[in-house]
Amino acid sequence: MSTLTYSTAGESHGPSLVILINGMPARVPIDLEFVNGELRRRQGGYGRGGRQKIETDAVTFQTGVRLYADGVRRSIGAPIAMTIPNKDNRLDDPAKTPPLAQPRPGHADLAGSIKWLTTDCRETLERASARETASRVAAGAVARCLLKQFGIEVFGFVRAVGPATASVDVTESNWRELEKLRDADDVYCPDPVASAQMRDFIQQMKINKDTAGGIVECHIFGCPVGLGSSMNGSERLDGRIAGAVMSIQAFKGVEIGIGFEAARLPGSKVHDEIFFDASQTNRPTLGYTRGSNNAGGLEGGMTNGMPIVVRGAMKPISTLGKPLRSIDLNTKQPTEAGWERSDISAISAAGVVMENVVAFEVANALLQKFGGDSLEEVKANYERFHELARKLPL
Ligand code: EPS
Repeated sequence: MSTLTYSTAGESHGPSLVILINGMPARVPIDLEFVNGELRRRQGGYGRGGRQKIETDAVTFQTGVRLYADGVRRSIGAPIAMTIPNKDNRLDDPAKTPPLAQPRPGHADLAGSIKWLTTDCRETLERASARETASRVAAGAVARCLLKQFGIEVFGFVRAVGPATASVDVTESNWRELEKLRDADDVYCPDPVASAQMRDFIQQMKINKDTAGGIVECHIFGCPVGLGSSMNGSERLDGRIAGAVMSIQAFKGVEIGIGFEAARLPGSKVHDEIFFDASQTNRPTLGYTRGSNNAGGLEGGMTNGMPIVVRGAMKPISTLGKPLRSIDLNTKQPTEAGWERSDISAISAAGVVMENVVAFEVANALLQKFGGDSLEEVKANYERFHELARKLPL
């Protein structure tokens, strides 16, 4: 079974971030501009801190991708290694990275310092920092280059910040319009009225020397039926997606479809009725249309052909301008939490990160079902499966 995996390395203020992807088939067109565009989107958003003015994130493919004579970069079937340089590279200078012994409530500082038996929170925070999400976006964006070959597209946005919630219904027919609105908006919210309220809230948090979190949402269109599996818990795609989303720095909640709301409703109001429309057998559902999509495209841990819908909840950034109470790890006396340059809100960036980590899980599931050593082989497997599924009953 083909498996697509990635791992990351690199400290927030070290020389560079490093990403290693294994399992990408040969000859997948890899769009460098798209990957770097995603990195640029991750750096943006209203309420970001000073770091993003320093960095211009862009990947260098070190291995596994070749530029061909037709001007297209393609994977060559080998491990793909990428680097993203840190301009704010100062870990080699102790004067610029003084020890930090006042753990910030909410950050990895306290648990990490005890875990690694140190009183310098910097040793944990360098890797725990959300700077690492640049690596995850790069990995996800490369995975999306594969997904695009199968007509699978991802759209994410900021759903809620503070008291404001975007009132938009995302559908297969309107998401490209919403994407334009999102891209024109510095909070990355496609509802201008809600976006203005979100901006006001973030601005107020800045004035209060406080921080903001929020809710981000993403939709994945074009997934074929049957990605993931109900045979084992570890193969369930909803579990993998939820795990990937929860692993994003500062995320505290994840929902698929109507999520927690389903728990409060009767079954008759939750489950998506099944119909068949012979004119739609070329669509991802293979003609098995649904009355609604409360399941968010996943039933029994498998895609059902409807769009995957995922929401993630990000807590407010834990570095506060007006610090909360903490202790000094060396003296154990009460003190204020430490302060490092940080963001007031990184919710817009979090949406970009969520889109890309979810995409990576979908790409892995796609290869696990249709895997092969080359794009052509994967496409042939994909087509053959669809031919058989359309013939049912066999
Ligand atoms: C981030 C870079 C970091 C932080 C932020 C995310 O840069 P620096 O520490 O140099 O300012 O701004 O990380 C956190 C909010 C955090 O709590 O770790 C980035 O590139 O996204």
